[in-house]
Amino acid sequence: MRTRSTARTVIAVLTGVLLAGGMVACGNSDTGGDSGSGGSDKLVLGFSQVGAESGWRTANTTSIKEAAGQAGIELKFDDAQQKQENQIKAIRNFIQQKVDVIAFSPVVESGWDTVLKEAKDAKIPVILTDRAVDSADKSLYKTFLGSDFVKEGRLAGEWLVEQKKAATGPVNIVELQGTTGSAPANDRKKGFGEAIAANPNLKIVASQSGDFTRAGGKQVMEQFLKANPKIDVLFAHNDDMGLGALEAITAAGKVPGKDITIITVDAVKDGMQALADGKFNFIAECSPLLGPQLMDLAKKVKAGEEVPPRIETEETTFTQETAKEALPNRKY
Ligand code: GYE
Repeated sequence: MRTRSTARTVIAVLTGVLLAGGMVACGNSDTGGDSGSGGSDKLVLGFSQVGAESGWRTANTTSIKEAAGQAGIELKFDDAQQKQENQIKAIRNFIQQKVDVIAFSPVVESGWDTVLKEAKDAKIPVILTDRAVDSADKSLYKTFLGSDFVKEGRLAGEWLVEQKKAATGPVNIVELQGTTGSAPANDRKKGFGEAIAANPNLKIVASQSGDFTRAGGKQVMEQFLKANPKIDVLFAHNDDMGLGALEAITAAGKVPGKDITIITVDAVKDGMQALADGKFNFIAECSPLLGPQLMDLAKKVKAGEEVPPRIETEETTFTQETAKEALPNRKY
């Protein structure tokens, strides 16, 4: 309950931010509409976003752009279209432009050390948002702001264990993984796998990446359905892949949420609607509303203040019943 009310507070705050801001400027545009502050002493934040692959990502981008406007921060925003090489290029551009702070959401976990060292040598502090890197050298970034993805997977798995505790035979699970090599895909898989190990009847019979997109979820689910005559459960690493899978399941003549139990992660509006409609069965929430905290952290690291090395987002879980209650107030 406590977590839930915290999540509501965050949502309420964002709503306020959204309502307050017709004047928000975003992207690379100079925020010239702002009164007063001469451009030169404005904090400049370079942000490299993963892409626009999901409803979660869109809400995350909105949160960051809105919060930058509210905080009087000049945002240089780059969309990497889910490609690591584009992110590395964007970070190098930010270094060249001598931005004050660099933040990014790393598409995959590995391969960042070189570019992060370049930022460090240029004395530009780096903040990780949403996704982690696997660099051993923790001095390469100031902090990591985002969710505990292992926990999200575990909560999804624990719910399933409880649902299927009376099962006497095998329960066949298919898993739609997020982007290969990404922190949320690695961690959600891990947390879910650990939780369902509590019941040997629960078996993952197929597991493949749908790249966090609806199209990917649909296509991979079609293959799963062709190859596996008995699928009892789908665990999708995000709502969008689950939503794509709904089409494949219906086309195969099965009833989503009944013939196949569907568990997802995120709790974006479309996912919550599917849950309230009885097509999904359970969602582990992952909050995309990182903008205000990110702006706060950017100001602190620019000022040379110490910040905690890890800041976790507060989240909850939803069933069909609680989704119905929460849906009218869901803003993203
Ligand atoms: O769950 C998914 C998105 O990194 C937490 O990326 C994020 C994930 C989110 O595409 O929908």
